[in-house]
Amino acid sequence: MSSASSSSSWTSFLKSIASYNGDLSSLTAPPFILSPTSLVEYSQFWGEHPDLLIAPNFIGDKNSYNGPHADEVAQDRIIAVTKWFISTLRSQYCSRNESLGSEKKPLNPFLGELFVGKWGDSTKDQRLGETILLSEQVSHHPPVTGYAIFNDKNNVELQGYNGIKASISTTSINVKQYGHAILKFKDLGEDFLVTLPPLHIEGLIVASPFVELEGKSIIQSSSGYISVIEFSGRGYFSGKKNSFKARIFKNKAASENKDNALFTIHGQWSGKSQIHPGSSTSGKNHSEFYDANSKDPEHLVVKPIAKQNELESRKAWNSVAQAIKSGNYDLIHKEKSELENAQREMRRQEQENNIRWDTRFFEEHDLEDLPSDPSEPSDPFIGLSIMANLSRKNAPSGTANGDKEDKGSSYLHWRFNRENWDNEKEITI
Ligand code: HCR
Repeated sequence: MSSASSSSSWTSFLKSIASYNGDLSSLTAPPFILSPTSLVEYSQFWGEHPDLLIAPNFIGDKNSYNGPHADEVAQDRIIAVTKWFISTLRSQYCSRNESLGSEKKPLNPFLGELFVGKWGDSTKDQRLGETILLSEQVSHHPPVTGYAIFNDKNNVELQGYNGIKASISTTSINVKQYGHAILKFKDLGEDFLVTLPPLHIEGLIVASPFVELEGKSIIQSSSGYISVIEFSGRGYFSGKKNSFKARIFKNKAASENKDNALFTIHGQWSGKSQIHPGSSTSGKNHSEFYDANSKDPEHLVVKPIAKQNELESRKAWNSVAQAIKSGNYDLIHKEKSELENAQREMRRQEQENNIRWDTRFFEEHDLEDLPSDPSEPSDPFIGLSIMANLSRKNAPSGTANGDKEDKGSSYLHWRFNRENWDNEKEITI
């Protein structure tokens, strides 16, 4: 047993987990498990392979939908979007283990907290152009982060939001994700809906937490093609950690029978994967799909703290982050309380004056009904969720219509307001 796992602070952390009240941020974790990074930063993990994010834009063109190769082009695009999605997972779910030795408890973002930056173009022919990230904490209780990643040169936009709900079992923390992402290729006229998988955190007893993905993610294209990605941990599909199997189908109806898969991709999302034609993964007719270790993630370029606005994450949390790095528990507590008390006071004053905090780049849309005026552009989530038979309620991401989780009466989803960014005067990249 490691000294960390036998330490009294870890034992009391495990005890506080046992009396968990539904709010992960309220758990008092020992300094060695605290991350100096706020959860609002995690949106950057969607964009750390800008080449793969933009790649589908270079497959065919707008007219390909009706051309002789329509099927081939649509298939190639959903395979390319699946590859990009798989490429995001290592940064999303393994990067703390790789750089800090284990999963860490991120800082709980305050309402209105921002994290912005850009990726340059690392291609020789400069065909990618600049890609921008805007991430904003749109709700504190429960925590919800909205994000938009856009590349104007190629007219590509990824936007989404996510929140989590956690429950505790004897040996793990089980997390359901709420929200989804929408990837738009505006020049092609093709959109993709991406749902977020559940996960659990293991390794708590030995003070070495790590994330395992479970369940599935769905990528639904407006072309009809659908990619169903199933996750499993050590021992289920292949005996290896971070395993997945993705099946590409012509449409949702075809996906009801796994034998209809046009392609089957399998392997480790944190390592290598192969793609096979058809529904079987045996046979020699396969090729490498993706190797997560073949290319380092491209890190977001963020302004120096001195040039950041008070609402920007690294500036706001700087003294807490320094305290965490120094491992001084009293200092962490002092610096964190200062920030959190100031936030509480702001909320109290807002309530007293009957005002509501205005989110900056994102707004909530009610997506229960189709637009009443047919000439009004409908939110892509409406059509794509109908195609994939997914609930539009505020249920866990990827909940199917009629599923036991498909309950509740709210249909509110966070959406990016591009105009607000275009008119922004104070926040710069
Ligand atoms: C569950 C988690 C916070 C949420 C993190 C999310 C789901 C956030 C959105 C990203 O797009 C993907 C993502 C990746 C992270 O792996 C996931 C975090 C893992 C741990 C953290 C818990 C709140 C920390 C609990 C404390 C543990 C380490 C003891």
